[in-house]
Amino acid sequence: MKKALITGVTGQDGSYLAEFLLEKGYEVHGVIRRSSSYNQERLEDIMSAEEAEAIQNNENFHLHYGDVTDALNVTRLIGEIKPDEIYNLAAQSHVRVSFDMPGYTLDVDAKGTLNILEAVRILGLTEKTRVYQASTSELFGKVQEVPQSETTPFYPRSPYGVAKIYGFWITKNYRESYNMFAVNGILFNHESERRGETFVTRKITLAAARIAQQKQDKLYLGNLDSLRDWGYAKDYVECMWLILQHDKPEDFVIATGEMHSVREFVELAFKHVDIEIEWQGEGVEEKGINKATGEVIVEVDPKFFRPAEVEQLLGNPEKSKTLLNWNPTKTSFEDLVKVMVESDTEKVGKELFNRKMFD
Ligand code: NAP
Ligand code: G4F
Repeated sequence: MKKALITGVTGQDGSYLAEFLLEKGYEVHGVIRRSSSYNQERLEDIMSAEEAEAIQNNENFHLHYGDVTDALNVTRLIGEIKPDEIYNLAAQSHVRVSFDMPGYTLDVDAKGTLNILEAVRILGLTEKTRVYQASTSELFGKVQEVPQSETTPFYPRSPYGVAKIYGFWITKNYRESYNMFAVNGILFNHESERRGETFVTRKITLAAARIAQQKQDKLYLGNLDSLRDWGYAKDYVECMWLILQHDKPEDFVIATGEMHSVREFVELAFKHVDIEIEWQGEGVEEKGINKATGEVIVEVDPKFFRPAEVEQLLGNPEKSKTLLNWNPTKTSFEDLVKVMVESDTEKVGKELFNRKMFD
C-alpha cells in the first residue's frame, strides 16, 4: 500500500485529493493546522462513516497537527510517515490577501516548500519520496505570450505570485541538484462546490443562490473584465497524481485552454437561478440589472481591485494531454458553473452558508 502525505488537506484541492488517493487504495496522511474554530468541513465526507465506506475505509486516513512553516514539525512528520508521495498544497492561497500579508505569504508559500524538500533530503528519502509542488498560473502574471505553456517566461504580479515562484524554482533546483523526483504542476484556476467563499467564482455562485432566495440584495465585485481559464478542481487533482506517476520528473501546465471573463461567469451563474442580467454603465459605474425586475443586483466596489492585476490567463494543456493522457475538458465551463450554483442553491436553502464573510 502506497503512503501519501498531503499538506493543505483541509483546503479545496487537499480534500478532493485525499478522496481520490483513498479510492486508489493509498494510506493517506494529512497535515491539519490547529485552529480555535472548526476547519474540517471539507473532510466530512471522508470522516463520516457512511461516505467513508464508499470512498475507502477511513482507517487508511490519518490527520496530524502541523504547519509547513515549522521545519521541525515537517521533518518529524516526514521522518515518521516516510511517504512515497508528498503533495505540498499548503499555502496562503488568496492573491489579494497576499498584498495585506506579504511576509506571511512568503513564509508559507516559499519557505514552507523549502522545509519539505529539505526534510526529504536530510532524512535520506530522496530516492523513495516523490514531491509534488502546487505551482500556479499566477507565475505568468503579466502574461508574456498567449496561451501560456511550460516554456512561457514568468512575470508574477503579487506577493503570492512572487512567493510561489520561489517554490517553483526551489523544487526544480532540488530535482537538478539531488536527483529528486520533485515536480511542479502549474495549475490554472480551478473551482468547485468546495471553493473558498472569497474567491470570485464561489462568491458569485453563493450570491446568485442567496439573491434568488431573497437572502441577499446585491453582489459587490472588483474587476469584471478579468479573464481566467477556469477548470473543475475534481478533474485537476487527478492530474497532480498523474504528474507523480509519470516516468520522468517534469513540470506540467494544467489548464482547459478556454478563457472567460468574470462578467460572463456572473451572467451564467444568475441564468441558472432564472435571473437574466443586463449590464449598464462602464468602469466603477457598471451595474448588473435584473432584467425582469429592474433591480440593481451587481455593483463594482473598488475595494476588490488589486494593487497590480493579472488581467488574463489562458493555459496551453497540450503537454498534459499528450504525455499524461489527460482530458482537460472533462467538465465544461457551463457544467462547472451549473454544479456550483446547484450546490449553493441547496446549501442556502438549508440555511447553511448565510454568514457574511469578512473580505
Ligand atoms: P485553499 O483552499 O486555500 O487551501 C489551502 C490549504 O493550505 C488549507 O488546507 C490551509 O489550511 C492550508 N494551509 C495554509 N497555511 C498553512 C500552513 N502554514 N501550514 C499548513 N497548512 C497550511 O487552496 P486550494 O485552492 O485548495 O489550492 C491548493 C494549492 O494549490 C495551494 O498551494 C494553492 O496556492 C495552489 N493553487 C491553487 C489553484 C486554484 O485555482 N485553486 C491554482 C493554482 C495553484 P486551513 O484550512 O487551516 O486554512
Ligand atoms: O478568484 P480569484 O480571487 O482568483 P485568482 O486571483 O485568479 O487566484 C486563484 O487562482 C490562482 C491560479 O491562477 C491560484 F494560484 C490562487 O491560489 C487562487 O486560487 O480572482 C480571479 C479574478 C481576479 O482577476 C480578480 O481581480 O477575479 C477578479 N475579481 C473581481 N471581483 C475578484 C472579485 N476576485 C475576488 N476574489 N473577489 C472579487 O470580488
